[in-house]
Amino acid sequence: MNTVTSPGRAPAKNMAWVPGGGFAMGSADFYPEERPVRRVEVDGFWMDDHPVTVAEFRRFVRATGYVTVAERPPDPAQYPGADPDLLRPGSLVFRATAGPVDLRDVSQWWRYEPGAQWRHPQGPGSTAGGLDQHPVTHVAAEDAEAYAAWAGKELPTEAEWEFAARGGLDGAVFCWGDEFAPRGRVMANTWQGQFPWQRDTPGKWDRTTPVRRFPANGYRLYDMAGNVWEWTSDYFVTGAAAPAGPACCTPRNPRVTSAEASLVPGEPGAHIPRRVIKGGSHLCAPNYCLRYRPAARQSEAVDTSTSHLGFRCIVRGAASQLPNPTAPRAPS
Ligand SMILES: [Ca+2]
Ligand SMILES: [Cu+2]
Repeated sequence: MNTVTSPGRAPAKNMAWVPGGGFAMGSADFYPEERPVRRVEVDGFWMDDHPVTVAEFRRFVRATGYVTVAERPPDPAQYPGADPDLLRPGSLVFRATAGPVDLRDVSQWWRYEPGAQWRHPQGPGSTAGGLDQHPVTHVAAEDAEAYAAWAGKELPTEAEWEFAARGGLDGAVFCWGDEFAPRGRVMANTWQGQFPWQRDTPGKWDRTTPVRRFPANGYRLYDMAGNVWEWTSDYFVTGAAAPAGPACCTPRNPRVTSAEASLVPGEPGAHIPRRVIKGGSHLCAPNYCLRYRPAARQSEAVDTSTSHLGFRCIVRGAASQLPNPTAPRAPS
């Protein structure tokens, strides 16, 4: 597919080189928040070839004693009028419904579970045993950034993430081409069947899957589409508000650093900034949410964690060329 020449040795294990370049960011064919399609350039970088796993996250927590947002009691001042149950440490867990439901009401399948966190992804009675090679979940934006800093890495911008997900196939619908299941082959962990109650793959994969179970894209990156959504460093804005360079030039390495720009006045939680998440998850289904595509994007409040949201990190090109003896020891 692509002959990708990396600029030397990877800065850590299990990272793939994503060459820089120009590409058509966004899509005109699906949801309004993906528009308009615009020309963008990014510089090359190294990217984790899979989402950060439970085992990798455990190494970080053991080394640092880090406590995730989902494990901390929420500050009542931040959530005026909240149900007391929502003020116990916890996280959002997906529960399949017994039958078809009104797809506009997400509370039918999302439950705030006190005690849910990365070690107990299905709630306090569950464990992450057997999930070592699955993506870590129940991580808020600051948890992802704390991990990245420890590993000597960073979160990608939305443009970097999307460029990487495209794997060199500029303008294609999916990370692997234009066909959802080429020659019948399932290419990503997405919901097969009728969301949120019926699956065509019972027992095969109901939730997250071990990383690298599905084929890599053209840049040797796994699980970009599906499995878990992934945090980026960009705050969420749409079309008109998106950063545009001078009219003469293609934006290069665009990023959205203004938390204020992501606030939506008048909604509950309106004071909590929102980030862009990318890639879709195992809950994205044709009858509900066609977001297992590079251009797809969603907003997520920075303090939110769920059973279908994780992250991966990058190391930008120039930095990777420099020996950095003071960098913390990266997880393998
Ligand atoms: Ca993903
Ligand atoms: Cu979705």
